[in-house]
Amino acid sequence: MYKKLEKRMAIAAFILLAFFVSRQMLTVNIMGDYAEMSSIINLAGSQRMLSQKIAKDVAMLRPDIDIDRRDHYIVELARTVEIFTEQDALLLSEDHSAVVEHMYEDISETKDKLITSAMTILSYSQNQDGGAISEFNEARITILTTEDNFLMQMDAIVDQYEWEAREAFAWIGRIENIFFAIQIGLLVLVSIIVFIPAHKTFKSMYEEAKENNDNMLRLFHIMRNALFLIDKEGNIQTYNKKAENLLGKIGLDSDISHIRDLFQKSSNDWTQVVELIGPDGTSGMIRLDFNQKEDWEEGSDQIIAMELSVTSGTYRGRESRLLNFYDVTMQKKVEETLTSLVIKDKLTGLYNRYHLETVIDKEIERSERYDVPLSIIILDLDHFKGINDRWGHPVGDQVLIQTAETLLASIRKADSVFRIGGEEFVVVLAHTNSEGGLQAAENARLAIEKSIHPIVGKYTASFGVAERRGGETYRDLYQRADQALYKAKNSGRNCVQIAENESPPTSFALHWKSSWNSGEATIDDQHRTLFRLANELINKHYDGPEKETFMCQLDALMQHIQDHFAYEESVMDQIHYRDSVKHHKIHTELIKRGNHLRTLVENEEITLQILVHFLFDEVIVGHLLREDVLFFPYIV
Ligand code: GH3
Ligand code: MG
Ligand code: MG
Repeated sequence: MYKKLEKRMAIAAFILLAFFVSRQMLTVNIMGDYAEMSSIINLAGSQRMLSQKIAKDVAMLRPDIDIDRRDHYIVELARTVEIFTEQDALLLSEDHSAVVEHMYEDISETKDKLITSAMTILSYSQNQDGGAISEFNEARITILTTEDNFLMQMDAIVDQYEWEAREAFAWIGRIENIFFAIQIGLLVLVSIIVFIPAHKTFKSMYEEAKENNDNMLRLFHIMRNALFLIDKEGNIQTYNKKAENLLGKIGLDSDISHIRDLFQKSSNDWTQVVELIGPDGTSGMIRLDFNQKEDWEEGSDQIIAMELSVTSGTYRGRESRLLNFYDVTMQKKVEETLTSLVIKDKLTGLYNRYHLETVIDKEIERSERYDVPLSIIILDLDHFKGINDRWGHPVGDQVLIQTAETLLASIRKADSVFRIGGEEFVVVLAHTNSEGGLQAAENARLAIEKSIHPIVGKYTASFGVAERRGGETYRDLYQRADQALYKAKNSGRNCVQIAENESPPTSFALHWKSSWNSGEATIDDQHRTLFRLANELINKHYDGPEKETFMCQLDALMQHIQDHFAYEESVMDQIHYRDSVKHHKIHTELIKRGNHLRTLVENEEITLQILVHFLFDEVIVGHLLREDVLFFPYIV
C-alpha cells in the first residue's frame, strides 16, 4: 500500500516539475519577445521624433540665417540625419509582420525624399558656393511638406506595432489562463492520485497504530505477570495491576519511584539485579524471593517466589527496560511436594529407600575422596508383628511414627534416617567410624526403649552397625550391617551388634571404586554385579566336592560377561562411539579366549586357576581399566 503511494508521489512530483519547468521556459521566451517588441516600438517612436527634429532643423536653416546659428543647425541636422539613418537600418533589419512590412514599403518613398532632401540641404549649407539656392529651397519645401506625411505614416506604423503588441499580450494572458487551468487540473489530479490515497493510508496507519497501542496497553494491564516499565536509570515509568498487587503484598506504597525500593524487599543482592537491568541493556532471568507483608490477607505464603526476566526496548522514545515478574510460588511448592513424594515415606515423613540409594552413593564418594569413615545402622522393631496383631495396624502405624520421631531426636544433624521397609530403618552416619556408630545405635536403642507408647507401652528395637571398609560397595556394607542386626535379633533383641570390621584374613576381594562409574546406570550395575560374582568365586575352593557348584557359578559369570558385552556394544552404537568397532573386536576376542580356556579346563589340559585369573585379570579388571574407561566420557 505504502509502496504504491510512494510510486504515485514520485510520478506526481515529476509531472508538477515538468509543468513548472515548461511554464517557466515559456514565460522567459515571451518576456524576450516582449522586450524585443518594446525596443522596436521605441525605435519607431524615436524615428518619428527624429523626423520632426529634421523638419525643425531644416526650418531653422533659412537662407538668411547668420553664420553661427547656421553652423549650429548644420551640426544638429547632420547628427539627426545620421541617427535617423542608423535607426532606420536597425528597424528594417528586424522581423516584421506582413502588414508592417507593407507599411514600410509605403513609407519608403516619403522617407527617401526626407533623407535625400536633408542631404541636399546639408551639402548646400556646408558648401555655400556649390549647388543652386533653388535646389536648397526646393529641398526645404519638400521636407517641410513631406514631414507631415511621414509623421502620419510613422504614427500608423507605431499604432500597428502597438496593436500587434497588444495582440501578443492578449495571447500571453490567454496562455496564462490555460496554464492556470492546467495547474488547477494538475492539482486536482495530484489530489486524486496522491493526497486522497495518502490521507486514507495515513489515517488507516494511524488508526492501526493506535489500535495496536491500545491493545498493547490493555494487554499490559491484564497480564497475569507483574510488569514494571523502567528507564535506564531505574526510574519507574509505569506498571500494571499485578505489579500494584505485588507492591501491596510486600508492603510498599504504590507511588514508589525507583525500582531499587522494590528489590530492597527481595532476597537478592541489589548488584545482581543491577547487572541484569544494567546500562548495557543485557537481558536475562533470575529467581528471587520476596517476604510477604505480615498482615496481608490473600493466601498464607510467607515467601513469594518470583522469576524475573528483563527485556530492553523503548517507551515514548526513551530507552527502557520491561521487568517481567512471574510468580512461581505455586510451582515451587508443587516441585517441593513432588520431590518430597518421591523421596519421602508418607507415613513417617522420613526419607525412603529410593532416596537412601542416592544419599549413600554420595556419602561413599565423599568418604573415599576425603578419606573419612562412614558407618550405617540398620534397626528393626522387635516383635512388631505382635504389636500389629494385638493393637491393630493403625496403632502399629503410630508406633512407626513415634519411632521415626525418636530416631530423629537422638541422632546428629549431619546424619540421616531412612525408612527402608515395614519396621526397618537405616541411619547413615557421615564421618563416623564403628565406635561412633556403636554409640549412636546405643543412644537410639535407649531412646526407643524409653519412649513409652500410650497404648503399646514399652517397645524395643534391635540394631546392626557396620563401618564401611575401603572400596566396599553399599550392597556389601548393607549386608554386613544386616548380618549384625541378625546377630542382635539372635542375641535376645533390644541390643546393638557391630559387624566385623576387618576383612577375613584369607579372603581376597575386588574392590569397586566409584571413580569407575560410567554414569550409565545399567553398565555400572552390570560392572558391580561382575565384581560381586567374581568376589563370590574368588575365595572358594574349587577342588574337591564343591567343584561342580563352582563350575556352575563360573559359567554364570561367563554368561553375565557375554550379556554385559552385548549391552555395552549397543550403548556404544547408540552414542556413535568412534572406536566402537575396535571395542567390539576386543569383546569378541576376550569371549573367544575365555571359551577356548573353558574347553581346555574341561579337557583338563590347563588348571582352573588359569581360567579364573584370565577372567578376573584380563576380562573384568583389565578390560574395564584399559578399554572401558576410554568410552565412558562419551556417555552423557
Ligand atoms: P522381629 O523381632 O523378629 O523383627 O519380629 P517382627 O514381628 O518385628 O518381624 P516381622 O518381620 O515378622 O514382622 C514385621 C511386621 O511389620 C509384619 C507387617 O505386618 C508389619 N508391617 C510392615 N509394614 C507395616 C506398616 O506400614 N504399618 C504397620 N502397622 N505394620 C507394618
Ligand atoms: Mg522385619
Ligand atoms: Mg521386626
